[in-house]
Amino acid sequence: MYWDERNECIGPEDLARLQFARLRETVRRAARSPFYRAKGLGEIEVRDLSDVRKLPFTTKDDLREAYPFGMLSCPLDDVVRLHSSSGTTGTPTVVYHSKKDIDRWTDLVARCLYMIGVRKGDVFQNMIGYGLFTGGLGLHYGAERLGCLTIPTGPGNTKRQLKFMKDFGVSVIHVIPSYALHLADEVEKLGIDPRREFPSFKYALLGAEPHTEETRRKVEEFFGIQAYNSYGLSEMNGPGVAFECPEKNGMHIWEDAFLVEVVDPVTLEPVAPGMQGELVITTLEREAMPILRYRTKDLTTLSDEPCPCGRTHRRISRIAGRSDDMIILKGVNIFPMQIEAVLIGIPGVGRNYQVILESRGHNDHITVKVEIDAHLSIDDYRSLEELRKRIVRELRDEILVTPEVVLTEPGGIPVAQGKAVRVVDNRTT
Ligand code: DLL
Repeated sequence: MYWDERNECIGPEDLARLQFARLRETVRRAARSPFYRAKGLGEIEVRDLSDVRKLPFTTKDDLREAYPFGMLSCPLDDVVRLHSSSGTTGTPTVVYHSKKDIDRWTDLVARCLYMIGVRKGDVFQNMIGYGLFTGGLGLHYGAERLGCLTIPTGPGNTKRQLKFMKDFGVSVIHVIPSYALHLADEVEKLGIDPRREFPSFKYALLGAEPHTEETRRKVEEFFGIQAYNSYGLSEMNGPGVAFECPEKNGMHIWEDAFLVEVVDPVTLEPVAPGMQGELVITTLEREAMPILRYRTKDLTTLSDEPCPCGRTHRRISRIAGRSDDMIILKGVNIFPMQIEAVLIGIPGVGRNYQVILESRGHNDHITVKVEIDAHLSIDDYRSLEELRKRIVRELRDEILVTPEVVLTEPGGIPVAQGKAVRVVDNRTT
């Protein structure tokens, strides 16, 4: 069901009851998998919700070790699909889904879309990768469930994306934020007025990648649309874990499907309410592959302030970074999002950037490559030099290390097909 008032606006006692029943069932199911059986799960009794803390954490490395079948909690012939996590090399991680798992995932995605106003009659262009990556198929089925005309363009081929948007009167796009900025670059290069060219365009769903509030605003202002933050991870299905409502003040995390904790990434103890920590999630409905206390590595805060939209599920804040994404440079901790937040506030800076780390002698060196805005003349040496110096100054004030800043023409930094590669670490130690 995609507008599920009974569950989306559930009271706290009813939610706790529901979560407890689902947690017990999840633990019972998980104990059937070789991986959790070996962790002694069969012996742990869950008597109330707080007993979640008796359960073992699960990490990406655990999933790798359990490859290919160690986490399976049902007969293999009940599995209808598997997805595999993006990015890293070496042994992949896989997640299995039963028919019911896929159906429930689809409901959750449809719930997110409905929440922001997407309806039957909307035309939905899905510019995110299909295949093993969950962003493509996950949103695809959710949009179809609502009855949208769903166009599976996948990423890349920007000219065709723009042509389809215009020719089919696309009203909603799903896109990785760095690609949304690239799309804007292309529109600008073609000298098109986006508001005239795409009059039906209303919403962009930005997900799969960390991005700042300013990036959202740039996308909204450029296209004259509303953009919403969408959070998810393959281990928890993919997209459809947490999503902004029209209030755009944090993402409702669907607590009827996921049990949420926020812990200190070092001590693994719960943080004080409202404090930043690592998001830890337990699946509550998964049949084929329940996962207990998954350490997402994503840093966020959890808010239980009532939301004017009426939904009672708590909200997570925009992801501040990943605990394993942090750059340690000359002893200083830096998150790539700090760099993005500085760059995006400086007029004359374009839409793409990359951070390169190297060892020079015994020292770490940081170079920030920055595309300049298409309106700047690349022949105007003095203005460019002033811009470069300003970027150095503002970055130094934020990250406390002086970076080398290299300006490049718009389009000078390659655009990834999937998630942007923001940091290239070539350091030798
Ligand atoms: O990125 C699933 C997804 C697809 C989500 C499409 C939203 C839209 P993975 O490839 O497993 O799955 O990567 C998950 O990406 O742990 C975060 O670090 C990061 N991430 C995902 N969404 C956001 C977001 C998909 N909105 C990892 N903001 C997660 C910040 C995000 N980071």
